[in-house]
Amino acid sequence: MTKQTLNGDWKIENMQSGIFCIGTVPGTVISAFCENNIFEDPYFRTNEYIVREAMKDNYKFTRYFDVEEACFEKKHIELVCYGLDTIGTIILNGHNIKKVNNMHRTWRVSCKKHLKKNNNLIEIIFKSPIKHIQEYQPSKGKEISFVSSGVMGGNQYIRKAHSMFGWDWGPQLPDIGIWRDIELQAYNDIRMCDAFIKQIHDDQKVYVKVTVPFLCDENAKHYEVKISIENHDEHQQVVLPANETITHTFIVKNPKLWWPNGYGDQPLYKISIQCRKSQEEIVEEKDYTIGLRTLTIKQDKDKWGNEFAFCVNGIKIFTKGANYIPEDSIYPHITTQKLDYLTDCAIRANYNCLRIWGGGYYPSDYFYDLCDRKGLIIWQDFMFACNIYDLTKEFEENIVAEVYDNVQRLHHHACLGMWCGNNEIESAWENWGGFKDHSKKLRADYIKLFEYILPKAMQQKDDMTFYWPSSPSSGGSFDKPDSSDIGDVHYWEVWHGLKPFSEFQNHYFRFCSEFGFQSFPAFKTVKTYTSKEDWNIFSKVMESHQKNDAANGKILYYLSELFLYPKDFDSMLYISQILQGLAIKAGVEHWRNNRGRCMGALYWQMNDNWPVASWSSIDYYGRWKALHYMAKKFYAPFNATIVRKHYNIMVYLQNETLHMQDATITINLKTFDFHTTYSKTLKCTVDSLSAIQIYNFNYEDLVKEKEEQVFLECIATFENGYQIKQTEVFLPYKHLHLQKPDYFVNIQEFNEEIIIEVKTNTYAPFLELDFINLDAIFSDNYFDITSEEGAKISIAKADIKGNTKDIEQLKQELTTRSLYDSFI
Ligand code: BMA
Repeated sequence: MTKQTLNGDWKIENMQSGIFCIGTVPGTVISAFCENNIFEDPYFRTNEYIVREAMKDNYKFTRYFDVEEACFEKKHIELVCYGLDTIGTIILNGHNIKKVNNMHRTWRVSCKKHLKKNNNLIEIIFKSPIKHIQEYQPSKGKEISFVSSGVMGGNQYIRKAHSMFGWDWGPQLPDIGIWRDIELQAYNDIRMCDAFIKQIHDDQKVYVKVTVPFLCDENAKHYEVKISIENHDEHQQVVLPANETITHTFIVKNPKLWWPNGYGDQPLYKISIQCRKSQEEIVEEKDYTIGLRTLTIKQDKDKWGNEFAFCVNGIKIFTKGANYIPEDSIYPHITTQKLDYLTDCAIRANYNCLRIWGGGYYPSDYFYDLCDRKGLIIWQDFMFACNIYDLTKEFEENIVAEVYDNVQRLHHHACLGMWCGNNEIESAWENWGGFKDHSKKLRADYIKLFEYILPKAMQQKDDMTFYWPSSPSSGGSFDKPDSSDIGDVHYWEVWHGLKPFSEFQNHYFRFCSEFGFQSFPAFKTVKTYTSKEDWNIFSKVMESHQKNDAANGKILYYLSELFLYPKDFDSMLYISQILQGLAIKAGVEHWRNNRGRCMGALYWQMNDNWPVASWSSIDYYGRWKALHYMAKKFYAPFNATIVRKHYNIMVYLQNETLHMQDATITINLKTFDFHTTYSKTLKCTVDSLSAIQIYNFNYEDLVKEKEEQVFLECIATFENGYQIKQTEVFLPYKHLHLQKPDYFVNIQEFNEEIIIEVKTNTYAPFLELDFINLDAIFSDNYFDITSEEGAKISIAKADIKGNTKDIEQLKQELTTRSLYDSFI
């Protein structure tokens, strides 16, 4: 197989206005036109709407190329496009060679007969996606009126990431272009197709079955295929004669098992397949990386209903993590560096899972390689979300091909935990007003699509991975999809339903795969998309960078429940992040306390696809919001949590590792000047994979009539040295008599680290450390100062982003604030 890339410079032209530029492929209209200053930054102020207007036009991508000799001389030449977005016609030297209509598919077109050696012209004409959805005529009796919040109606009539048409956190920027690699592939007698890799675990051995299909003619008999499996201490190989399908099963006798983050290592095995004419003449090679593990969902019956738990190598784990959305609305800007950074941030916050949400895209191979290496289980939705689909024959063929492509591509990954049919559509049909008014035909289409066509297509390519029809679901057939006792749940009464954070305590879901709370991004981020006159949360620009209806008001409503009115815009942003952190912490800690009944919490959402107010814990620029720092603690393998019911205080310990641990817990009641008025120390052992209540005490006599002046501090020190501190107050923060803190800060440099010591003279909740211009990831942030000793925080120098890591500059740039400073 000889490959010739067609990536590189292409001419990209607006077919209505004639405006054009030379852009880099993989690339899109928006990425290229922004780079060439034809479009202004669509993320700045309200530029989104100007760029959206331009997507009503058709665009042409063209380039000339010569075919390299090594390619041209081959019997077969194929044009392979790994991502075309979306409705397009490929024209090669004046011949229409393919019509394409799905950005999630790989297109492979045989094209030798239209190619010449030199000066070939390839043109791809893309129709405006906006025009396309507007022109769609639904089948008779299948008219659809439902449109999800923030998105352009009709987005389901095109196989393109739904959220490119907007979402309740994302802009309406339906881009166009060649968004993944494009190349020529040439071969003579034989071409290797994608392999299937299956593993069977039996009695300490793992059977790894490799099946490789080939496209071949009668000359294939002159070729052989070498298949090998290897890691540090394993190396096996076979050589077999080439054929249309060849299969070999390796037996790995002492398998090193792959574990998700927090339970063990992530050893990987490389499977290499070589097609060759002789030992020296290799014609084609493919490598796959796998991890040996069993991974599925267990749904055993129990006293509450049916459990819903990821089970890895026979161990049921508590799933911790968040929902992932595309990292940029302009897809070529989703770089490998960004994927690496984001998955690192997931690990640093002790996630073991990410859910790839169904309104976006199927990420690149690189992304799944990272998740294999880092131990992040992937809950993989198929790309269907919050929509009603008109199931036609053409649509069916298109999505089956899409399922084949993506399941084939991803099935072997160690990280792949499940395939899920869609986001929220079963629940919507059953329980949301907007769906129920539609025809029975469309309702029947739902069942055909997600409970027959999709799982059948998926299982043809992957019969090992668990399939779940929808998220949330109780297993399908519109049978109580939102039940708390079976399957997963999306819980939105806190936030969309305006219920208080305490409401989480009343729900014992089996697995909460979505729940969320919004915040504003940091002021540094807000400054990138606003001018000074926009610095008010109800300004046009701030509202335009808030895609959930009237939600800035919702943040304010929740803020009024807990905090005093912030003194300025910047304080408003800060407090919104504290609020968000506290909301999600309340949910996660409650569900972890009830481990066994609940076996997973994935909050909505990890990241953003532009700078915006949203449910994310990391903003568009990669800045950690307060929630992400809090997640690092509430998802830690060991944790101690406080549950307060009026004056009653309960303390729980959580251990999400495979080993039991001893812990010492000290619970102090303190005044704001750090005087301890009551103290209790306990020692206990917490079993592996469990949560226990270790303390239950009524503080009424101790705090009555002093509630505004006291707080509770709980410090748990585990046998392995890990320490966690929790605090609790007996009134909403707005009613506490907090004192103005004086900050004593000392920064020092120690080899590759910066150490910051912070002390205050009074109880200082939610202390934030930041730099004026630089960005950094701190070992902890938004923490409470609860003693004269203060806190010692470190920063690895590698985690400082910016021009300098000079200690003097860091000293000048460091800022501190805590709750008190937000309202006075
Ligand atoms: C969930 C998600 C998204 C949405 C979020 C917030 O249901 O699946 O569709 O962005 O709610 O409303």
